[in-house]
Amino acid sequence: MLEAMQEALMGGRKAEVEILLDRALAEGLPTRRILNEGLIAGMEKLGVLFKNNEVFIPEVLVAARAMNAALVKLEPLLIKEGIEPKGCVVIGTVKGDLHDIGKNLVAMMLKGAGFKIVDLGADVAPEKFVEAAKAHQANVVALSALLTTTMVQMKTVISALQTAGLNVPVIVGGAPLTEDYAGQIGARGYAPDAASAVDVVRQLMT
Ligand code: B1M
Repeated sequence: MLEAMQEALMGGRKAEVEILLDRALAEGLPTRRILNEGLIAGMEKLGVLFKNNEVFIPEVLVAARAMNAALVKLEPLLIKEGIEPKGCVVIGTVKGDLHDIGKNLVAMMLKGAGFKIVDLGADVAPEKFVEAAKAHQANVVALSALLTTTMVQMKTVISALQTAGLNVPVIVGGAPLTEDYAGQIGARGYAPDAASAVDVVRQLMT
């Protein structure tokens, strides 16, 4: 049944995922197994296909929507069973930049991989990242920028976090970014796409 759930999730068939989820719960499958071997495993498989250009943004978006619907159903059970998220990621698009599609994809993939996500949206001022990183005791701060004019804001956020005494690792990404640029501004991680961002965040957590 969990394999069928993976398949339905990868196909973005939200209603089918929800039916299979209800059935799995009714049959008494442990919530942790449903989450890890059904939902997260499906998103991971899709992430690999996405990275290899075998599926594209629309497929990932519909799968992410199905995943989010399933997570909404599972959330109360997970909280009741005390299953801790794998860590907290504060994410946003930097100040002056309204592009949020790529950032949303990264957030969804991370959520699918079991991280708690605090999504600050787009056009986020550096002090908002600092406040949220403090308030949520973030394990990673994730910054997205799509404009050459706004990617410079990433350095400002990293400096603001340092000035506030927060030694939280920062991952950056977005179309104009390069690994070199990420290194120059002191980001500890860079990912060219949403699926790789999950791998990089996992590395930064260890
Ligand atoms: Co804008 N825009 N835009 N735009 N826009 C670009 C980025 C542009 C390249 C178009 C072009 O000229 N060819 C250009 C930037 C040029 C530059 O700076 N070099 C541009 C411009 C100039 C502008 C305006 C200035 C236009 C104007 O008003 N004159 C203006 C700026 C507004 C602002 O932000 N202040 C503007 C506005 C807009 C819209 C509002 C209309 C709309 C955004 C809607 C929205 O996001 N809600 C928009 C769009 C849609 C685009 C294009 C067409 C598509 C962007 C997109 O969503 N791609 C874009 C052209 C293009 O990229 N082909 C363009 C799909 C998305 C999934 O990819 O965001 O790259 P992307 O995310 C990828 C990776 O980059 C990575 O993973 C994602 C998925 O794998 N990634 C991360 C992203 N964030 C990451 C974070 C990570 C890791 C990976 O870790 C934290």
